[in-house]
Amino acid sequence: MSSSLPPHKAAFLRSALSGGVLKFGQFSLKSGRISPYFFNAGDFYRADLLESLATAYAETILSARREGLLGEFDVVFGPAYKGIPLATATTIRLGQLDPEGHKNTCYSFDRKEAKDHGEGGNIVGSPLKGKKVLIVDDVITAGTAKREAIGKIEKEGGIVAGIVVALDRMEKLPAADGDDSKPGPSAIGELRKEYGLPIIAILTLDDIIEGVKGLASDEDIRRTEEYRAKYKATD
Ligand code: OMP
Repeated sequence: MSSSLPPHKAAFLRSALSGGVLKFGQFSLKSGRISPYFFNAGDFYRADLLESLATAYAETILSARREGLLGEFDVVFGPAYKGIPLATATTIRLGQLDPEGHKNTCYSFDRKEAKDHGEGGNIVGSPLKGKKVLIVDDVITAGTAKREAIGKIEKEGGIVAGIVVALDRMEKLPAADGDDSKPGPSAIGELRKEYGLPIIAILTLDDIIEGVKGLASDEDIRRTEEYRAKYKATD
């Protein structure tokens, strides 16, 4: 790959393309926007892909810790469903890459529906009460899913330490009046302002456009650049 991306980003992008996790075409998003590309973290289901995914999250987290961008945390939380394998695989990899710092790090995830028998409750894995919790999730577009996860963790008595996602689509928030032609702030920027949390992405849309040169068709890259020009946030 002849891009200027740092090696860990380039390696992650290569496995996302080779595993069909990152696809080009025409996709309807949760926000209703029609996107020429889609990143489906649920497609990292093969052993080698899952390992590269876990490595990318763990290395991103460890380097954010070293750079002082992220504070300490006790629990890695993956919102159901797609966040569940992300959190478990990332927790294992953190323990392998940094046993001193992370052999006691735990994972946790929520149930979509509360269980009223057996152990009961809304949370599987480590209890969250009084714990510093790092949210690990797939993609951030408008930030709706992250707001829900923050609410669930706080309801359980956890303290959210930050959010790490595989992809920041860098999109402006959908306009209240539906007019997407006006400039607007980013989902990540608004979440940072609202909650004062560190939010870190392994890849951004800019990284994808830079990194897929020579690996995707000129037409796919052109359509993705057009989409970026239309929906990219101002911050
Ligand atoms: P927000 O909650 O609006 O930030 O949207 C994030 C969610 O959109 C993700 O958790 C996915 O369910 C989904 N999504 C993707 O998985 N990949 C994409 O490339 C785009 C989306 C999306 O619908 O925006």
